[in-house]
Amino acid sequence: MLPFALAPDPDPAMREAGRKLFAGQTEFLKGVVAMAGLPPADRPEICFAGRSNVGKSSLINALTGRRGLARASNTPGRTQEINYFTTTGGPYLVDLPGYGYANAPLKVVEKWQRLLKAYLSGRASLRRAFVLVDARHGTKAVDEEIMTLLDSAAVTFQVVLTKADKVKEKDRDKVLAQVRTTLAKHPAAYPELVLTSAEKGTGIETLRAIIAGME
Ligand SMILES: Nc1nc2c(ncn2[C@@H]2O[C@H](COP(=O)(O)OP(=O)(O)OP(=O)(O)O)[C@@H](O)[C@H]2O)c(=O)[nH]1
Ligand SMILES: [Mg+2]
Repeated sequence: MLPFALAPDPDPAMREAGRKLFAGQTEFLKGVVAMAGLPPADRPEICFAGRSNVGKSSLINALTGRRGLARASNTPGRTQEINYFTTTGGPYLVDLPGYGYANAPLKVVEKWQRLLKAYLSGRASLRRAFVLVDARHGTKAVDEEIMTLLDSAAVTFQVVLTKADKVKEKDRDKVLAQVRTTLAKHPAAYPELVLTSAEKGTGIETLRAIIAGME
């Protein structure tokens, strides 16, 4: 199989497991601004990382089927805290502030980035980081920086391409090739990609099944 192939459609049992997990109650737990504020690491968690505006909050809303659960907006830098969401019987879902956003006061940006890096490299219960990449743009230098950090911390990360509805098929294939070339350099990269659209629902069932299937 091609390395970093697109995740196959889940089989019916896994699809059902994913549906069930996300049909359960999901709630906002808390917003965290310092490592000391993290909830007890009493269950596994997965996080959504990526450049500012890539669609992290929108993806959480699509997964949970709750439009306003994570605050999404067209203004980059919308998510400024580490936001924790609970699932019923499943992992915490963690919405992270975006990186690579230069348009906020420097001091503020530095504070988020420090927290983000501390979180990504120091959270023992973090099972997998989903690194979101815009399907129109592919990976950028800031993504590679985060991927290198995840390599060092031995945190498995899986790339999720976002906004698939905005890209033409031939452009998409070019981006996929570029992303695969980047991932080949990162030992912590999970060998499978997921193509999603929070807008159209593409890949959402697949991602639900992947999350439900993780231990
Ligand atoms: N067309 C399309 N637009 C999307 C999709 N996902 C997100 N968007 C839009 O992209 C913008 C940013 O989405 P957010 O979910 O707020 O992005 P974010 O990564 O959480 O951004 P920060 O919190 O600022 O880092 C919003 O205007 C969304 O409506 C998608 O799948 N398709
Ligand atoms: Mg956000």
